[in-house]
Amino acid sequence: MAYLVDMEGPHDNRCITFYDAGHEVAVCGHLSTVTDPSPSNVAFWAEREAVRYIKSYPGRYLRMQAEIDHAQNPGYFRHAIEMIDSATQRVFGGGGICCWTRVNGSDGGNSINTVYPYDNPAQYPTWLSGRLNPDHLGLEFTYIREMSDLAATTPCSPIQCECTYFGDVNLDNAINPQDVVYIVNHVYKQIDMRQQLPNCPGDNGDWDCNGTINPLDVVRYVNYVYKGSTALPCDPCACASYPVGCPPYP
Ligand SMILES: [Ca+2]
Ligand SMILES: [Ca+2]
Repeated sequence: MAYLVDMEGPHDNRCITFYDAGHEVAVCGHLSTVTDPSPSNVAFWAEREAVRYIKSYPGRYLRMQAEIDHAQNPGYFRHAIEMIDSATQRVFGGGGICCWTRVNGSDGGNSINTVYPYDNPAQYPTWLSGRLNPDHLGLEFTYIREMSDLAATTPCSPIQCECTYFGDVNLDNAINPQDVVYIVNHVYKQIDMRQQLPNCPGDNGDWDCNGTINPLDVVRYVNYVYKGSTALPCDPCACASYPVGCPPYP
């Protein structure tokens, strides 16, 4: 797929169920993971969240976003920002492997390959004024043509996937006690000191490549460092659809 034009798409379970909008509804029988944090509900959503899949999409990604979303509350931008940040390459501060990203078309003036801190609205990109409908009817066709022309004239050269030392979260070229501390802090203390591999789409520390860093990953770190386990972390480069498409971890 050469390019993707995303018109204000909902990106995760909180957005899809309207939890963030304050009027949560069950979708396909499932509420948000905030309301229902059961493992089965978390697993259900892990397979259905665009913000995860976009991390392994290597093409061009354009996010259309107006200041008043078509479905969410006015001024809601978490979906747009997390999608663009997840799509953009790590070398630009993001979490993905897209060869090109931007919020809105060239008429918006936003820079390509740029990420935006969610907690700093002063640095947000320029949104389209008003609503997509009725203020910008048909603008998506302009953007599709723009992306089609870009794809026809500019080669897309995504980064080479390079995940050597995946699992080494402090990047000292070994999986050792310090990594265990970092993962324990991340999972149980909400302290994230991890470093990311610059050309790897994997979220460093996700030992089994299942898209989340959780107590099971802690166990694997502990077993490897202290219990003689030789089971190494997964290789996100070997999983065509990281983070949720890897084969079952042994
Ligand atoms: Ca280490
Ligand atoms: Ca994991």
